[in-house]
Amino acid sequence: MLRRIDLRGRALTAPGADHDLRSAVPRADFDVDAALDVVRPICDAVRDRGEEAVAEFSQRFDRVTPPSLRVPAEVLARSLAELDAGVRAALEESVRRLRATCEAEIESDVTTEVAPGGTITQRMVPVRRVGLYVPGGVAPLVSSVVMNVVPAQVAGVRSLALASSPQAGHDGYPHPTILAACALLGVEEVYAVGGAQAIAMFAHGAGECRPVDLVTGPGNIYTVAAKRLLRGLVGIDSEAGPTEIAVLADSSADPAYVAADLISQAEHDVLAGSVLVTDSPALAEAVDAELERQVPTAKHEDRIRTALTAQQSGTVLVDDLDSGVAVVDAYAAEHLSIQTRDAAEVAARITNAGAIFVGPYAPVSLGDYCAGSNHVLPTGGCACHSSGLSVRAFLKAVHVIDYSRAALADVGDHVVTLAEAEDLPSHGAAVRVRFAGEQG
Ligand code: HSO
Ligand code: ZN
Repeated sequence: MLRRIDLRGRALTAPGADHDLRSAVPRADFDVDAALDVVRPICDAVRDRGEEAVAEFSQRFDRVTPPSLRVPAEVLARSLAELDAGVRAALEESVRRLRATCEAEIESDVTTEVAPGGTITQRMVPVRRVGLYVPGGVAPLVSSVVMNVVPAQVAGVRSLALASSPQAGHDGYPHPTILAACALLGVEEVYAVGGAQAIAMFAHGAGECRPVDLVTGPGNIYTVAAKRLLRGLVGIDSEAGPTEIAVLADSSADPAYVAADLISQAEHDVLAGSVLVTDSPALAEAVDAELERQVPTAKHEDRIRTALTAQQSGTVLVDDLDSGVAVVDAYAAEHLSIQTRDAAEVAARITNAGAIFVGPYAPVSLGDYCAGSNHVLPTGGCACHSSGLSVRAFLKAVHVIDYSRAALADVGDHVVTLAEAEDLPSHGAAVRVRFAGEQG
């Protein structure tokens, strides 16, 4: 089922090879630049006409006009009261684990005395107001509520708004499970709006929604394009496009597990990428046989088959595990699963991945819901330079510079020298004026 990309016999670990390797494993067509032209008029209209424009776009794209842009408190409360007990228990466990991770990962302030009387403090400050986007289109991603809200709350963000697309089948409000998760987490400001218009609402403000400082959360190509367009006006997290999984496996891997993992992420989207990298042709055959067996039993068989047979999915054959590491590092997958002997040791050699899943008992779907890690991760190769969502995304580092007179006097000549070297003597004068009349 998966097409083969045979990289055997090539010097994949040679210096510079990673550049060529990046194009060896193609990705889905996800042309954010082209989508910019589509979302620009949407964002401009929301900027200029606010709530009225948001309602028009909801009707046009979601085929529904919600009774109100903001979800009333009683609708949130009712959704929580009616939430299935099992789903509630699972959500609570997911929250508990992620909260534990976030609390442990909060960076404390750091003060460094760089010279007697001269200190620099790095103070971590939460972003004041954030807008969290939760996709509600193909599937109501209730777990994404947890993944966005928990790190923001742990970081100490005081003002938090969440948006998800209105659903015709649910009185025009977002899916009740999404609303219940908001209520469970104490999020009171929830908006029934999706797509680019949701991102524009966050950036510019509309109706009851005041503008935010930072927008986070995954989405389709239009929400990603809107984030790219409005970045600067607001902060954004990494761009999270169609989901990807790469599995690095050797002959010790269980082909049924590998196939199930590849299928699990293909279930999201016809654009999802599922890539197997292996040095074992026998495993590649066995995984293919498993895919033929498992895919027809899947509820979303059509979408899975489309994703698995599309250009962005495939099996990459390599000579050895070192070459496999080079391939997955160059690909920089959103999710990387290591199913090899000594998986932890192999994982330690990886530098580029949104998240790394070690061994046979850490499937990617564990991370999607309940591992205690975050599932909002950089896609499309952005894992080379960006991180997944975490408390850090909701905190800013502010340097506080505190020098005594003596400490400034001590370093003042160096400041003056550098200012003169840059032909900016007034910079130096701002130091000298403090010691006017003194010898030195
Ligand atoms: N795999 C998705 C997240 C998700 N999966 C939500 C299930 N629900 C992107 O990391
Ligand atoms: Zn998933």
